[in-house]
Amino acid sequence: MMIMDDIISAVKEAGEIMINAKRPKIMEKAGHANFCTETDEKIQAFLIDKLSAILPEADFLGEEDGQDVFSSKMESGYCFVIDPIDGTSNFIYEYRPSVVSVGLLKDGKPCMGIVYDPYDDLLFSAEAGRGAYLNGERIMSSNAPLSDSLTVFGTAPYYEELQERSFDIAKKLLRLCVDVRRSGTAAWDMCCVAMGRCSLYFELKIQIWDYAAAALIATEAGCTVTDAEGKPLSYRGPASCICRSRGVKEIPDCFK
Ligand code: LIP
Repeated sequence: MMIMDDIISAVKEAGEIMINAKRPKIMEKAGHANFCTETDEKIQAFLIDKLSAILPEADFLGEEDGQDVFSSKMESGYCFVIDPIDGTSNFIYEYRPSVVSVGLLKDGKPCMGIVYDPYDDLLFSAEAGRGAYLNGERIMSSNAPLSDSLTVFGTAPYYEELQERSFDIAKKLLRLCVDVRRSGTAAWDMCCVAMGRCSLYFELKIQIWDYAAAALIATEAGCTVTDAEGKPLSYRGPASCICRSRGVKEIPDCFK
């Protein structure tokens, strides 16, 4: 897409806002340890302003605009899906990583995705059918088997009903792989699978803004990204997610 470079520059500028933020005001959202900061809001407003200048006909769905479902008007044409800071709790505690995530849907289907880690200046990007890139270099997921890989998972502190099963699956996975990690940001986790650092990521519930960009990047890196039942992600709202590298040929039994 001609506009890819313009979108990348806007996302990099958004990353600068994140790393230059000083003790931002913290607001609480519904549920245990569910936070938003004034920097999340500032970055989202900045991106909507920049991206609407780049693609005036596009609609927007952002984490901080208080709606988590896709509305019918987003079914046709372009829609940007923004997570201004994925890994907000990490950002608050100055724990790494935290990333900016921007996905673009065309007629409800993912056509472009960008995930940016401003701390290490790592920019992941993908266009549908055109491969995945890290700082402009083509990336592909690992061919290693699960037994020879790290895995990563997420479970939000505010989805208490999912924690028992999430940690139970993680415990079973621990016996099937080298070790299990938990970073606190779904978008980063899927990019780690896309670039071959891990071979499987799972989370039993994430929002469309957590996966809209990273799921496309992972898919373009040869990963299989589905919900926990093995069905395609809806790109319509919250979903469970399993992202498997090329070397993990099927969903492990511990999910059944
Ligand atoms: C985060 C997700 C992560 C999940 C966290 C949180 P946020 O999103 O990316 O996978 O485990 O609880 O939901 O709120 O930092 O954008």
